[in-house]
Amino acid sequence: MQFVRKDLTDRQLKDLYTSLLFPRMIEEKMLVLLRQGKISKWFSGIGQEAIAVGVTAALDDDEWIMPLHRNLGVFTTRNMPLSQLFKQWQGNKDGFSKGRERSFHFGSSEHHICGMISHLGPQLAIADGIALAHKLRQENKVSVAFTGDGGTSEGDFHEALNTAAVWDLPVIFIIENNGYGLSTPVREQYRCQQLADRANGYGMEAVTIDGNNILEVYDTIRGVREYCLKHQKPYLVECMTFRMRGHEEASGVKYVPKELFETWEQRDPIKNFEQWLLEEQIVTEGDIAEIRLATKNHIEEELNIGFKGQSIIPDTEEELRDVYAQRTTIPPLVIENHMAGFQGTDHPVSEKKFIQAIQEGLDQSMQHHSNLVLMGQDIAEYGGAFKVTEGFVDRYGKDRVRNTPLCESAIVGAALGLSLKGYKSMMEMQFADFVTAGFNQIVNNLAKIHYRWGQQADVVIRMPTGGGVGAGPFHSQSNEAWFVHTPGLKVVYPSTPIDAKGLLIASLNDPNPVLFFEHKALYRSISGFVPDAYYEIELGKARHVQAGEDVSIITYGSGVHWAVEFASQRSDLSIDILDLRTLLPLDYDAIRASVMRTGKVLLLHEDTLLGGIGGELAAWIAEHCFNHLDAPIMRCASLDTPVPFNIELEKNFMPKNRLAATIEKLMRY
Ligand SMILES: Cc1ncc(C[n+]2csc(CCOP(=O)(O)OP(=O)(O)O)c2C)c(N)n1
Repeated sequence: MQFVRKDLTDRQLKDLYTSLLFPRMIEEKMLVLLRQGKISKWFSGIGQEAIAVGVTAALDDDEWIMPLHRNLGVFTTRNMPLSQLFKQWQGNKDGFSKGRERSFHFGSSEHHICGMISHLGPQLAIADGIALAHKLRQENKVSVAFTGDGGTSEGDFHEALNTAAVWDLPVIFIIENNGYGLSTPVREQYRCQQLADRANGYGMEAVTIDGNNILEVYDTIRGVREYCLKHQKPYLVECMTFRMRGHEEASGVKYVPKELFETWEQRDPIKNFEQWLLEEQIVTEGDIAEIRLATKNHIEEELNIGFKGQSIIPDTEEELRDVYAQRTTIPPLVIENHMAGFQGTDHPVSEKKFIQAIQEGLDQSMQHHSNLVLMGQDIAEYGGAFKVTEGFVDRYGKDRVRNTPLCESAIVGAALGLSLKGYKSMMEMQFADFVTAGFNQIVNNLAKIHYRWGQQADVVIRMPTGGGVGAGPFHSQSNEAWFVHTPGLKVVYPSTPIDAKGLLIASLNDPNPVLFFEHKALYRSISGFVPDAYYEIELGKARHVQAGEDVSIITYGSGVHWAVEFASQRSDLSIDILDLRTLLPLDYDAIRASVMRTGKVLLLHEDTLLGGIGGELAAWIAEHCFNHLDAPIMRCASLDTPVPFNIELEKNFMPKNRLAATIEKLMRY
């Protein structure tokens, strides 16, 4: 192993050695504790420390890192107190995640580290978002994301690198190529010679280096960092290394040929560096002994504190509260919009189509929040598939109104990265159906991050949704129920122009991830008076559309219009209509009030029946309003089939044509 010191002083070389030794000695101690049954298993980084330590040492302390499961060296080199790290591993209250997350699956904004979720890949695009924020603010910083060789086979790898290249983002992507995935050798993982070869396809520079040589890692990253800053471009660094222990402690290494261990033992990053430091007389044997003793003592002291971690006494209220970030900003004008029309403003109003109301809400939000960035496919010059953002790029520029490559997952990830840097973002799904391609980022990253380690995900995802226009199974779906089942998200679904504008503004002012459903068929078919002012409709509050005594129709989206139309044709029935407006959180008070007014409930939605929100509402009403019911709760929803293309088939699929019959059945009780 060739060590080249370049201009590093003896002091710096000694410091690097100390930093390199620290994670190794922690793990050696943990192996003892594991055998004593005092701690649970983890993912070992033994043999790979030079990468995590060298990379972190080469960065400024306030440059964000997205590390993985073997990167203890990132956490130690960022000087996170070992005692608190230990408490984290033990699941104590005073770790970094209140006992809610395991080993390295947490972040700390104080240390500029955004820890991984278990899924490999999504961490890469978060680095894109952070780099975008640097670029927009003209901060001279890079962001860094790690991946293993196995993780490079995930689509997220491709999406994140391609987006960084296309957007000229100063991101350093680090591959730790340790020869194996869990047990899968690299020959079963990819067919290129080196993983760095892939960079060429992205139009990006790359280099393959010896990941066991701390000076090579450190010097490469210093140089790459300068390149990324100067040229405002990403860079791929492939670090060749080897995993000296099992995938996780206790999982064994039977599948690895013995000779490989012998070869790589000779290439141990610490032994080799230590040897060189001695040969070059940069340190003496005495210095080494001193550093080792000091490190050992430090570890013992910190573990003593760590073992006294606060154990957890579950507090359900706190658990539920921490799922969402609390809003700290004061709402602007809040409008109450119920049966009698809206109140709370003397401001002028204008008649607007549903789509115009959304445009106006978005436009005013862009004026209100200089840190709001819009992202989506074809949303800039083209104005978006439905023209919602038409003209925005002229008013706000390409920095803030961004066409994206075709990569839903990377853009949701980038949105989270922006949020880490204090930005707000709105991402337009071209069609709600395509959210499947970004699903993981939404339900696992955005939704869970606040509960996991208190970081907000200030992101709104607009979802043009629904059918009725003969667009077939993949441009017509109602998929809101997927998200209602995910704690940490908010799900908003307006049915009128005034609500659409006010709810969109409220969603953009909310610090949590919001899925904002816009029914495509309403865009140009529904009009109404909308205040010109910048106002909010409160999230989580249903709208009482009309009062009735015979039967309640509880619904949202296009269901509201079907219900109103039906009621207008049935003067013989007194129908109470409730528009839920927000599906997560639900307005249980309004639901209860409606049930109490009529005693008979019909739940109506365009989504398919089985597993739809109607089932959840029926369960809640049965549990909480049983005494007020005069009949079984009924549901009217789409057929349990994909959405068919043929317009007659689609009409048959939709619940609208079954509404009258279902009401008849209900009224017969
Ligand atoms: C999306 C996803 N699929 C599968 C897994 C299970 N898994 C955890 S680690 C691992 C191997 C990862 O290999 P690599 O990326 O080379 O990293 P290494 O563990 O070798 O550092 C697998 C398959 C996962 N965590 N995420």
